[in-house]
Amino acid sequence: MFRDGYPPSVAAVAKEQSKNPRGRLFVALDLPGDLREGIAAWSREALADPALRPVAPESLHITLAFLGYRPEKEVEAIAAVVGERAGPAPWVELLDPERRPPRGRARLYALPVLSPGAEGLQAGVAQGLAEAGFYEPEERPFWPHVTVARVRPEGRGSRRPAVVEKPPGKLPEGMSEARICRRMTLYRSELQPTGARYVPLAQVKLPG
Ligand code: 3AM
Repeated sequence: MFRDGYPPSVAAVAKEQSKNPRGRLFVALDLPGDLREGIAAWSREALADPALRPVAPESLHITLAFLGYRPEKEVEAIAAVVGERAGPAPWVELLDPERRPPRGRARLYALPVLSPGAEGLQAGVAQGLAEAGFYEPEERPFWPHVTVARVRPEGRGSRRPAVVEKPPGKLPEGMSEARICRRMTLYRSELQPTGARYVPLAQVKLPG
């Protein structure tokens, strides 16, 4: 039931939203610049299929915890928890691309990540955020990865992904060498028709 028996006007809804706006938040481990550039260089050919929408180089990351929509007024407290859970800067190794889901039409391509350090960091951040009431731990196990491309919809308004004729091949040698990741970031994901835009809200330098 609406208060007073009337649905709220659009203006009233907009006013309410600006008083208590929500952001789609997630915490990620950022990749070092040279690794992002390496992925971008590889992707120019590997992700050239027109059905693919490659992730912009500046947006390449390893998601540690997806919080969903949270009131913007919580951002400071969430950033504080992320800061408290900053562990040693982890070493990461990238593996050859995998598709998800593994069968049927692919929706995305990602580089799986080998990194006990990133797994430890994720466990700490997820636990801290859950204890503070900002995060509901996922039932599925953590899958450390870098999403490199999403598959475009088959047509306008369709939820079905298009067919990818030329899936990405292996990574070149040298790209799988272990790299250290020294920064963790709290992002707001802004959904746009052309894909998501990730806005950094708080950054934590990782020691080591
Ligand atoms: O870029 P990746 O795949 O690492 O997949 C989404 C993206 O991670 C993930 O959060 C990141 C920023 O959007 N994500 C989106 N919705 C999600 C959900 N409901 C989710 N992760 C878990 N549960």
